Amino acid sequence: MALLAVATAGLLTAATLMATPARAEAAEQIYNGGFDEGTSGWYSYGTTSSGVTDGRYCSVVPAGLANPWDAGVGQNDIPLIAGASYTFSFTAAGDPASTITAAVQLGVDPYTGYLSRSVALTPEDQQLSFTFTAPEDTEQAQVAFQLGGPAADYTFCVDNVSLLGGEPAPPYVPDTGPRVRVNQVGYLPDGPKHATIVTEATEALAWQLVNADGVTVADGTSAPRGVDAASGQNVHTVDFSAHTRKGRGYTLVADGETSHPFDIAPNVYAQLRSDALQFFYIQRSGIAIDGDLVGEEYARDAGHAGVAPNQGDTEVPCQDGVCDYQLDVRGGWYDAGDHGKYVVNGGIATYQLLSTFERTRTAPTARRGALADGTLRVPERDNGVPDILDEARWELEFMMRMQVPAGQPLAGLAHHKIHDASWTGIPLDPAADPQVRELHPPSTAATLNLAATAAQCGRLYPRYDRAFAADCLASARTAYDAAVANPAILADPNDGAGGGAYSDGDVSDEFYWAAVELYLTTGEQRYLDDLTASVHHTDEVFPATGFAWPSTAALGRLDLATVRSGLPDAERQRIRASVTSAADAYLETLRAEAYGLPMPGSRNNYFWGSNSNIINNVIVIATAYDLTGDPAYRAGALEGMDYVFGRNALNQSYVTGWGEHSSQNQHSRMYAHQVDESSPNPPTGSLAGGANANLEDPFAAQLLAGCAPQFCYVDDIESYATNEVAINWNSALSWIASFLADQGRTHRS
Ligand code: 9MR
Repeated sequence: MALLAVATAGLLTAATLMATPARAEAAEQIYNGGFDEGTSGWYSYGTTSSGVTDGRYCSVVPAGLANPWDAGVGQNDIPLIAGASYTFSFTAAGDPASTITAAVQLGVDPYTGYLSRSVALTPEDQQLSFTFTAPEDTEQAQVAFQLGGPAADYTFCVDNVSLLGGEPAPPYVPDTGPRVRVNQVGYLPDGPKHATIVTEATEALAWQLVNADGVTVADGTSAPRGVDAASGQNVHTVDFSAHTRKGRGYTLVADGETSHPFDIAPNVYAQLRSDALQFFYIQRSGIAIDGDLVGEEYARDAGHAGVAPNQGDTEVPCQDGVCDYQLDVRGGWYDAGDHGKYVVNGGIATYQLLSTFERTRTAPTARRGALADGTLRVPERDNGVPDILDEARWELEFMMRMQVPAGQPLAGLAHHKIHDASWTGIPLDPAADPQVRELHPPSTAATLNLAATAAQCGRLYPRYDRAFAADCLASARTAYDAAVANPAILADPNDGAGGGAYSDGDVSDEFYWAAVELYLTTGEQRYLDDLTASVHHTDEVFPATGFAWPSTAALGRLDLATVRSGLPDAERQRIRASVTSAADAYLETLRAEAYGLPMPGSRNNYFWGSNSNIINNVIVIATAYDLTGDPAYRAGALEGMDYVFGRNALNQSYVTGWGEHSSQNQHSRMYAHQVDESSPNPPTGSLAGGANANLEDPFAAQLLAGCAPQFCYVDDIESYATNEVAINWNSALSWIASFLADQGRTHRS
């Protein structure tokens, strides 16, 4: 289909050029109108099932819906130009014969109609074509096949969807602001202070550090660094670490450019610790979000609490043929911009929250009370339990509910995930989600995520709630035994309708991590034997591109290095040395990168969620500091975060509300302000996924094709592959934020 379209367009171009050289070629505004890329770019809602079959997009539509728009298929964010003529064409069938509405309209309130046609479909394909003139300029038109109304269930199929007209989009050039790139949040007085200049100059440039009164307080010359592989830019670096005086609103001036303003102060990160953690409460499922705690704009009804129109999450059936029981799997956090809940990703996120807390007990520079009760805005504050533990418990209880009950086949394993049967549109309040929710098959990976985190729970909660800690440990043991008995039940990589797959073909690292956590909690020989026998106990577990949800051996290794245990001294030293030598390698990368981050600048290294991988490498450097007190690691951990706060090719802070120019349109059904004014932006402290050279969403694919790795990001709600929020990303941010906040208080001046 795509090939044919291209060939036809080519012929037209030739003809047009010869006849009327002055006229621009009509542009195709629909992405994937031939469904060669599956359902990519298309939304559907209200249908019983939707998907691509034999190259056509087909939906089963339930009978008797009240309005045409109660079920639909379409595509959003189509630009239209006022006064330009468009031809909307497609091939469609309805079986049994049914009447639908084919529309082009504004995709957001007030849904202004540009074209609306009632179309009587038959079981035979019909080719249809309509022309209209766009009455206004918009970036947010949609084509919509409104399918509700017919009295009987029917199957709707469509292909060759085209909207031809307007002008081809001009090439996208991001606004990257001043060419002097700094950490827009700021620098600690006693910390490293580096910046990057984008310039054509090849010789050293003069720079000045200017205070808020316009006075130059330091100056020097830059170091030319040549062309940076991660950005494709010619760059220099500046080191102004020698300036240690506190102040607000500094700027760095070089090459005729003035950087965004930044502070030098011990407390630049003080508030980030709670901002990053606050994200989790606002993501909670199964509880009303209290506006008095987090602001009215985030107040909402409890999502998926067993109240219509929700079909979950209190009595959730399995997918067809998977099980014949129902589970109450209420609670937990929504994973990201979707309403799915995935045990695998819940695992690493919960681990990082618990580790953030545990670090306050093990790290010399940690302020013990920083995460005490009353430090977060959660409903459980002032209950005598540290709020971060209340927050992690919300997910732990959910993960334990995902465990297959005793007496059922595969008892003790955890179901991999629960989510909607089909993808829903944006925005959508969780409480208004009408989709069927389904349990997906148990997996060994999910079970080991449960075992590891429930084991952490078993050692961190006893002093606050002995019974809960005991429940956790029992659940962890049962899960671990079930995983040992079923070591290779892998989640299906193609199970991606209505939710992410989170599949993982190698669970040996999850086995290691779970054995480590169970050993650290119980001290039992059995778990020590298992972890010692694992290849991961002696292998390199810190990849150059960072640990993440599918690669969890590092989580076990970090805890073995930091948490007190009965490991023999020599063994503990070996483990700790593996952390510091990984940190050394990350520092080497950081020094080689002109933007000062611990991620080698190759195209392959900037992938989905890259910001969390980068932060996870910073966490390893920070842990090396916790273990050794060597200031080079402290400096590396501080500099390593400059990238996230704006010292990068796009001059973009990736944390909402932090820095002069920060991400604010992350992909989310709950924080959808970009497409619905009544919906909020993501809360302050939300980390965006970050640069992703694989461009796996249609919006980014179209807009950013050919981008250099650090340019493969756009702060647009449509770009889920570069700009989503996710619990495993904010958990990495939370860990490092707590570390950074602690570093501020060690400053004496
Ligand atoms: O973070 C996940 C990333 O590593 C994968 O490459 C990607 C595609 O499978 O999925 C990401 O996770 C998404 C999940 O599948 C569904 N919820 C949103 C998650 C963040 O984008």
